[in-house]
Amino acid sequence: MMKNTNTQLVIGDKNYSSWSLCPWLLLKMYNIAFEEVQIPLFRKDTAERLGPYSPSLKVPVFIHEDVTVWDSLSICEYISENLLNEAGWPQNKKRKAHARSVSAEAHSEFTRLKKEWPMNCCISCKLWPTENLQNEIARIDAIWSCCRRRFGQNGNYLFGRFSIADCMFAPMAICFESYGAELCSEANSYKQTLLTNPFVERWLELSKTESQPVTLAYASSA
Ligand SMILES: N[C@@H](CCC(=O)N[C@@H](CS)C(=O)NCC(=O)O)C(=O)O
Repeated sequence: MMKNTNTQLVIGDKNYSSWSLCPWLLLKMYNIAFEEVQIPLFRKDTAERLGPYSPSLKVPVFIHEDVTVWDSLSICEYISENLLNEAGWPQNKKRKAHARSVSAEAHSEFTRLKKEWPMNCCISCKLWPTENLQNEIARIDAIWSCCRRRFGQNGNYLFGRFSIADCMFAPMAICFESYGAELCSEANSYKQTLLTNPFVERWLELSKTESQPVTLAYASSA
């Protein structure tokens, strides 16, 4: 694939940056050429290096021609609207509304999960969830199994074929695998679909080649 310098995705460490994975996966799944700019997080110079790219000093950021978009879900929306002729969402109005709702929920909720079980692609350790975290896991389990049952007939993803909703839940599948979440069988097989997606596999593989920041403790906020 040709390098495309008019289209850049700025991401953090693949190991920790759960939000970076969402638009990265969408671009890869739709074979959109882009230049990947990686800025390691939790370093002394992280903010300084993010400054020229990111108004929020966070990743991901997407730069397309003269447009800068930040925040994972709005980047996915932008890509779908401008580069995919809306193919990032299911076409059917009812499915699309549902896909947007669960994606927004993945983006704005689940604060215990992000805090207690932060994404770290390189670890595998069984942790018992607190009661609050268990409630969030149960909600994600319900979203996954309900979408699969209602909308998943034409493929293995939440709405059958791959959509932005799958991008937003991919980091959670990695966390569930790392910390050993217990899921119902439908949710578990959807988790496996995400984990065996070739680009998620590639992300996990690449995360293992990255150097680690000095203080891992900061990683819990990514
Ligand atoms: N709501 C934002 C969250 C972005 C975010 O928190 N990014 C983390 C990495 S995953 C970050 O840039 N952290 C760097 C920092 O806070 O210094 C999104 O969805 O993109």
